[in-house]
Amino acid sequence: MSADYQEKFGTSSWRPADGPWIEGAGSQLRNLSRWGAYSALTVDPVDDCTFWYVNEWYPVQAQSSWQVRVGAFSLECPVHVGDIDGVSRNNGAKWVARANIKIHHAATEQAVTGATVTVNLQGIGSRTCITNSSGVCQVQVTVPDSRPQVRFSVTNVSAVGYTYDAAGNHDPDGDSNGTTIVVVQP
Ligand SMILES: [Ca+2]
Repeated sequence: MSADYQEKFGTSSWRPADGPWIEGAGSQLRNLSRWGAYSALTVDPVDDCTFWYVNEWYPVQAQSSWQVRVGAFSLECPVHVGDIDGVSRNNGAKWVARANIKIHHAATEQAVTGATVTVNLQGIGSRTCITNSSGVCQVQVTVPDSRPQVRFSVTNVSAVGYTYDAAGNHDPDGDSNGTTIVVVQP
C-alpha cells in the first residue's frame, strides 16, 4: 500500500474505530438488481494485515450513476528490524560511522516504506531516519579519531497503522542482534 496508490484512488487511512468511512447522501432511484456487485474486501499481500475495501455509493440522489470508493484499514500490523549493516570510512582526523537499517513487515518480511526509525548513538545522542521504498534508512555520524567505535541501537519504529515489535528484530548476516550494531573505526 503506497502513498501514491492511496492518492490515485482518493483513499484514506480509515479505521473501523473512527466510525463511518463515508456517508452516502443519496440513493439509487432506478430499479437495478445488482447493487453491491462491485464490492470487495481483500487482504494486502505486502503485510498480510491491511484490508482494502471497495464499494459503490451515492453522493446525491440519482438514477444509476453510482460511484466507487476505495479505502484501506489495518489491524496495527507488527513490524520489526530485518537487518542492520554498519559502514565506516576515514575522513581526515575524523571518521564516519553509518548504520543502514531495514524495516520489515513481521508477517511477510517485505519492506516497510515511510517508517520513522529512532536510533540511539551511545554517548552521542538520538537520531531518526525514514525508510525508503526498499524499507531502508541510514543514520550517519562523523566523530573524531579519538572515538574508537560508535554503538547504534534502534529504540523505536513508528509507522501509521503499524506497531513496533522489537522482540522480532533479527539480522540475517549476524553482524548485529537486530537491535544494536557496533561500528568500529576503520
Ligand atoms: Ca546485518
